[in-house]
Amino acid sequence: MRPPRTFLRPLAVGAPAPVTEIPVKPSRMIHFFDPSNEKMAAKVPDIAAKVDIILGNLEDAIKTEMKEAARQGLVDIAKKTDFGETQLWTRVNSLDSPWVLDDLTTLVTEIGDKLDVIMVPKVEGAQDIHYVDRLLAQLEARAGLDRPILVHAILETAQGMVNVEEIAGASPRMQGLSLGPADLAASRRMKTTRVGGGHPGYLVRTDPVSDDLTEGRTTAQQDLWHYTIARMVDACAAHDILPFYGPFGDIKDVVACEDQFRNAYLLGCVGAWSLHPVQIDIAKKVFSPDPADVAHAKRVVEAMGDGSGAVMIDGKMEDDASCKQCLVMLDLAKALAERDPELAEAYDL
Ligand code: 1VU
Ligand code: MG
Repeated sequence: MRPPRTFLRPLAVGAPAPVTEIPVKPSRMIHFFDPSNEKMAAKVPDIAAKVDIILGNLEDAIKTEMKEAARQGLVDIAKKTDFGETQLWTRVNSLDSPWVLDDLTTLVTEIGDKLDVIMVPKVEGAQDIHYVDRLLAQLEARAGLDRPILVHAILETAQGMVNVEEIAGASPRMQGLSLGPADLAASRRMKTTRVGGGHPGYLVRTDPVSDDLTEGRTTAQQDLWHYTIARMVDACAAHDILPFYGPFGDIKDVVACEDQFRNAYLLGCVGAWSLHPVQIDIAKKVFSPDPADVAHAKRVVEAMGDGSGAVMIDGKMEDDASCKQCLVMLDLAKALAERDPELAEAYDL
């Protein structure tokens, strides 16, 4: 780890100065597309106008023989598209793959001025971020970029989970973390075959009521991902970076997708991945605070004045701590209202 006094120094001569704070922009969904798929690529300008983040994916889900076409496709799309306020991200191939060096070199050189964040998959420890950090600084210096490209790590190996805190704090470039439940399940040898979401076999059961062990016993499905998401959220909050839920693979089950996204929202995540256009509106709905919650937050903050002491509102005690929760809700609502006129009207801030 670099000592505090050198943490914010550029890692290459001529590289832009690292950021001191991660910009908190609306980030409700990271919409994945395959830049080698002409149909999907043609939809990018329209989709970019509807999402907070659009991501050109180069890693898993791109066939081996299409890796180079995807990289070039992303360069072409980025050069000809005006993304407006929407952030442009990419997911490069993993650091042990034969493609990642060309991914980073080509993208920073060709479209570094348009790229906000590079998502790095299968990050296992701070050493992976340090490698990317130095290489990006060299490439940024050579390309003459005037702002640093940020880095987002996917937590999708057991080793990455064990090292989650050092990953979150490994560089001032660290923008956030996403949970990658499918690779993580494989790495942990979990006996599941799904991409995120719950599992009906993971449950607790009430005690027996008679000698018949099957009689009158209710079960409740438990959340396979609770521990992991909570750990990720704490690591992110401690390092002032942003946590995201990753993919939900059952595209047709829009109801369970909404549940998974909402669990992540309630635990502190700022957004989730959308893999298909149908998941965009789900993320938008879930990760935008409910207008009733915003109205309540406003009432509490107004009643609390300078934020100290305690008041009763609708029979409930509100104090400094609940007021701080309400301020979190209001800050998010204000940021979203600036981007979305419909939400601005609904929130009436
Ligand atoms: O109506 P059209 O035929 O013109 O278009 C199709 C389709 O091309 C388009 N579409 C998309 N457009 C933009 N972005 C997308 N992500 C996207 N997905 C589909 O929408 C129209 C309707 O599509 P569909 O319902 O017929 O669906 P398809 O069978 O064409 O595609 C489904 C998959 C899941 C294959 C597709 O959505 C996809 O490839 N999504 C991205 C997958 C991905 O990025 N995976 C990696 C992240 S997850 C991970 O790493 C761990 C598991
Ligand atoms: Mg993965």
